[in-house]
Order: sequence, then structure tokens, then C-alpha cells
Amino acid sequence: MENKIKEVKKEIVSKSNLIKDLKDIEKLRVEYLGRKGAVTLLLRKLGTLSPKERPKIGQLLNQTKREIEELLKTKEVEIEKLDKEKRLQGEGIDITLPGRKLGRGTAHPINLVLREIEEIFLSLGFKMEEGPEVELDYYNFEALNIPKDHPARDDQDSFYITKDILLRPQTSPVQIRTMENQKPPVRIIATGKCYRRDATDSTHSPMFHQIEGLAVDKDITFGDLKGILTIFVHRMFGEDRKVRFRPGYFPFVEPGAEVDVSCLLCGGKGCKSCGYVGWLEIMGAGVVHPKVLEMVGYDPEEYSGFAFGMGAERIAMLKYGINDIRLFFENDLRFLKQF
Ligand code: 2U9
Repeated sequence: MENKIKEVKKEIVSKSNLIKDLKDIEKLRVEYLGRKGAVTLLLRKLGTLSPKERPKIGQLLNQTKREIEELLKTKEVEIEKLDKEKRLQGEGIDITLPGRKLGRGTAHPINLVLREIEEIFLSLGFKMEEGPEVELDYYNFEALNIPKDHPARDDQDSFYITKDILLRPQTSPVQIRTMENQKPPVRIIATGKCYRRDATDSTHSPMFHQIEGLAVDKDITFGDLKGILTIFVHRMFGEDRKVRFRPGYFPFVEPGAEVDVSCLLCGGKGCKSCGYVGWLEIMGAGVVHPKVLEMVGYDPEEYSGFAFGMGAERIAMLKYGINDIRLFFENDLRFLKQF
């Protein structure tokens, strides 16, 4: 029995030199110390020994068991340490590697167009004004000569917050507030987000951007409007563009006009892009309605004015050849990176 114990010990010492990982340790633990392990079987045999032999062999066997446990524990600690070192080596930071390149952002195409339009009108003597996106019904409709039964007041067209407060469907409240606080001459442009309850499709979005302009002074005529907007179209789309004014109805101007530019693709000959008419509609405009002037306290006998309004998305779509308004709001980098 003594020899057998020594043999077992020798055996495990030599096997322990081959240990590669924690699994090998567990295998040896089961093989020697488990329920059917070599040491356990020897312990069970102690009862068959004579009372004289038993204490000595028992002591030797228990000591061997402790030594095997210690040996396996030492191996386990060693392997865990090695594993950790290996893991840390893999996770190490090589400070000599070049840094990861950070993509540089670019201006959104709508902001590019807004900036360009603003610069043109600033250079023509207009000043920029801003106002709230959440506005009173009065500034959105009543003060703009939009009567109570006008379709633009319908709940279906605007986002109402209360009966009297809504998200502005156009930037015109900014001009009304400016006129209330300023005496003529007034030359301003108002740009910003507007909201309409339109079903989304390739040309409609519930949030979009508008640019509106207003000039009020003594002796302002439709001729001034034509002159300013022609300069604008030439700077924005090119000196060789033609500009056309067609009659159009808007409650806040009289007379009102729709403004067209000769097609940017075919130059007026007619193509798919302009629906074979040679013209593209870019904005609405007109001479400010006397009732609007009256409501802000200006005397329509003394003062007159012109106003215009356009959608930034429509201008950007025409300028950059974009056929779906939703592209502006999806934040797809493949689209945005092109500007
Ligand atoms: C005041 C007086 C008059 C602004 C105007 C238009 C015509 C027009 C549309 C263009 C495309 C809105 O974004 S759009 O859907 N606008 O056609 N806007 S005249 O007239 C004003 C504004 C303010 C005090």
C-alpha cells in the first residue's frame, strides 16, 4: 500500500507537468480526488489494513491527498495568472498607432440654401428677424387677413396646441410682430421652421423651412417686387435665368403672384424635370394687402409694401436636383456627405 501511494504521487507529479489549462487541472482532480479517484479508492481500502499498519498508512495517505490538493491549487493559480497576462497583452494599447480619423461634419443642404438666400437679401438691405414657432392664432391668421372660414385655418392643416395656439404654418407672424414694434421703412426677411398637417410624400413634410420677405415704405410698388426678386433669382440660379410672374391668390397680398424661373435643366425648352412647360414655380409674392397694414397700425394711404415667401426644401430640391423631400430629414450620411 505504501508503494502504491508513492506511485500515485509520482504519477500525478509527472502528469501535472503536462497541464495546459484549467480543464486539465479539473480532469486530474477528478482522476485522483474524485468519488472514484485513485486517492479516494485507497482511502476506502484503509479499513482492510491491520490496526498496526492503519495509522501510519492513513497518515501518509492523508498527507499525499493534501499535497495533491496543494499541487493542483498551485497549478491553478499559475494558469490563471498566465491567462490574465495573455489577455492583458491582447488588450494592450499601442500608443504608436495613428489615431482613428474622425469624420468632419458638413452643413446640411437646407442650411446651405438658407445661408445663401439670407446673404443675397442681406446684401440688398434686408435685415433678419426671428420669432416663435409656437404662435397665437391671431398672428398666424387674423392679422394676415385669413378669414375664419379659410381652409388654411382648418384643424387638418395646422397642429393646434390649444384653441388659440398652434405651431406656425408659415413665418408670417414674425413680420406682423416686427411691424407692430417698428415704424416704416421696414425691410426684413424671416426664415425658420414651419409646420403643416400634410401627409408625408416626396414633396410634402410636416416640418419644413420657409423664407419670407417684407418691405414696407412710402411708394413701394409691384415694380420694386419684380426688381428685387429678379435680382434674387439671377444670384441664386444664374444670370441667364428668365423670371416670370403669374397672377396668384393669397389672402395677405393684393395683387398676388406666383413666381417662376426658366427650367434649370432645359433652360425653357421643356423637359421631364419641368413637366415640358419650360418653367419651375419657386415662390409666391405680392403687394401687401391694405387690411394687413391697417391691422398693425400702418396707414395704407401713406404706406405700401411687397412680400414674398418660398420653401427652402423646394429651392434646395431644384438647385441640387433632389427628387424626394424626405431625404433632407432621414440623416442618411450617404446623402448628407454630398454637400
Ligand atoms: C405679411 C404679409 C404678406 C408672404 C407670401 C407667399 C405669397 C407664398 C408660399 C410659398 C411656398 C408658402 O412655403 S410655401 O408653401 N408662400 O406663396 N408668401 S406672399 O406674404 C406676406 C407675409 C407676411 C405680413
